[in-house]
Amino acid sequence: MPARYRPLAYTPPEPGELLSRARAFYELMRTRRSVREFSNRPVPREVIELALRTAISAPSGANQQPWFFVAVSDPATKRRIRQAAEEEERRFYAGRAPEEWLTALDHLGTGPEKPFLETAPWLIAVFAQSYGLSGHGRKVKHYYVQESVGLASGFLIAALHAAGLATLTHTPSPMGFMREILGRPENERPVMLIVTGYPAEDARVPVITRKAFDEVVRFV
Ligand code: IYR
Repeated sequence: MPARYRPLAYTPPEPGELLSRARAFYELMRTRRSVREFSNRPVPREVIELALRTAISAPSGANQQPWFFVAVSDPATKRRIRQAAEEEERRFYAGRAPEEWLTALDHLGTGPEKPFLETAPWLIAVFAQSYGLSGHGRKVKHYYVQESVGLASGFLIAALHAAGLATLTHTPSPMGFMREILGRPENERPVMLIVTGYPAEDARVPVITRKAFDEVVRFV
């Protein structure tokens, strides 16, 4: 199908506004932290829906949008996810993870207990569609699946943060159980869980440093 075009609806910012908008977004995003202690305070479904609308507006390889999101608030489903995740995590921390990996995680103070999987009001499971299925059930090759799903997940985390919620990117490994619990098809691979809600009132985060700008950015 040949490309069809329409004009881009775009209004350039006023002079000076470019900088102030870039700064405002930076100031907003630099306060984001991964949080592991959540409040059970409910979050309206509409907020989650809007953040997901932001996520699915992300760019993707060949605009194939190779993602699927399952937003879970049902307590019984959250409990099943927690039980399955903790089972895997116990094996991970008890020896499946190489020593080097555990050493890398040391400063985060993580462990196999994942109470936040039940406390937080929402768990958003992110799936990657390794391939698509045409109307006739034929496999359709997808391009840049990892990159695309990473982009949409980044949009989702930014949207939830902008709304005023805390998030945690959680990757129980392996997490094949997500597909069974959430009833997703075989062309979908679970990529991560984005846990979200209000942080617990006494939530603490590990003291970490970001790499220096010049260490990770260069202008030429
Ligand atoms: N999935 C485990 C381990 C873990 C791995 C990485 I890489 C992290 O940045 C954090 C944790 C867990 O969730 O505890």
